[in-house]
Amino acid sequence: MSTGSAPRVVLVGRPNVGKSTLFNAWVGEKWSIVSPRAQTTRGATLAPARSGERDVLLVDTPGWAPVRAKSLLHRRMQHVLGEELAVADAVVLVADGLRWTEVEDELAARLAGGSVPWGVALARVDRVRPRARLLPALEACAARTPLARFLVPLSVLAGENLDRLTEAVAAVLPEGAGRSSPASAPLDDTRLAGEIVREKLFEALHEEVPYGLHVVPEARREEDGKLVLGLAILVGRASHKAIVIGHGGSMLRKVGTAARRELVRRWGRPVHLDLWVRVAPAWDEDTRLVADAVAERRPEDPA
Ligand SMILES: Nc1nc2c(ncn2[C@@H]2O[C@H](COP(=O)(O)OP(=O)(O)O)[C@@H](O)[C@H]2O)c(=O)[nH]1
Ligand SMILES: [Mg+2]
Repeated sequence: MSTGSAPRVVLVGRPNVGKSTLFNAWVGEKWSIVSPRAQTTRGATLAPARSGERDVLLVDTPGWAPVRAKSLLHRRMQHVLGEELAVADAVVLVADGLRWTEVEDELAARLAGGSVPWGVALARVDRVRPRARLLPALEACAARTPLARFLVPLSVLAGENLDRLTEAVAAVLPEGAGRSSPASAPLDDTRLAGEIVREKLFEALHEEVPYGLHVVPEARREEDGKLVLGLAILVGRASHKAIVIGHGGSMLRKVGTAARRELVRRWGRPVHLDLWVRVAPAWDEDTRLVADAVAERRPEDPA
């Protein structure tokens, strides 16, 4: 499928409302990592998908929050949204079914002021209980977004309404090709492995440690039919290095095993991960590393 000029459908929303989960389900493959923590997604991830009868390029973005950015990483993450909106052909504002906040109001106002068609996906509605609360929530949302072209209650985990959402998006897409897209970096197998390792670290670690992490792919080789990937885990502080390694290396082993299992299942071939932890104070102020962390990523199938 050629998606070079397919229209871009951009998912936006507050952190932790289910954007990446929706992205993966819609694309049909996990390209964007998911965690119960905010700020897991750092740069835009793109993948070809179907919207009704149309081929589209679906775009996952980092969660948006109007907070003062503390580091270069955060400032750049906040820019990603504007950059993606500037080249969007349609936008889905993903909001949580349980809670509409002033952040959704701000995003809706921004979309209403633009010229790109947009609508709302009220996500994770399986958590709305009792179910009778859903209708008032939808009505309240509709009242706050009069310019939205669609409003779809959605539960990806319960398998509810994903088709309805993709059809609703297809109905508002402009005819013809999409806008020209900015250059994107490939999400190759080593980088995907890095993202999966980061996901497992986000799951396993507590408090502020995961937010200060970055995973850098450093080596890739084939050895007796095995794919050997070397990844450096950067941490901001020496105390975090000890936590990531764990007692006798237990944490690093646990994370490495979980990541390796997922990659073996995905690629159907033996994988070995070499993980090491490096203290890199202020990596989140380093221009090159930050540019890499927020770069737009487009999947590339492993060889
Ligand atoms: N109950 C429920 N949880 C969901 C659903 N979609 C996502 N989640 C969970 O919500 C959390 C945040 O999801 P994620 O996709 O990473 O959100 P993002 O930060 O907006 O990209 C994760 O723990 C997901 O498993 C859903 O349809 N139902
Ligand atoms: Mg995400």
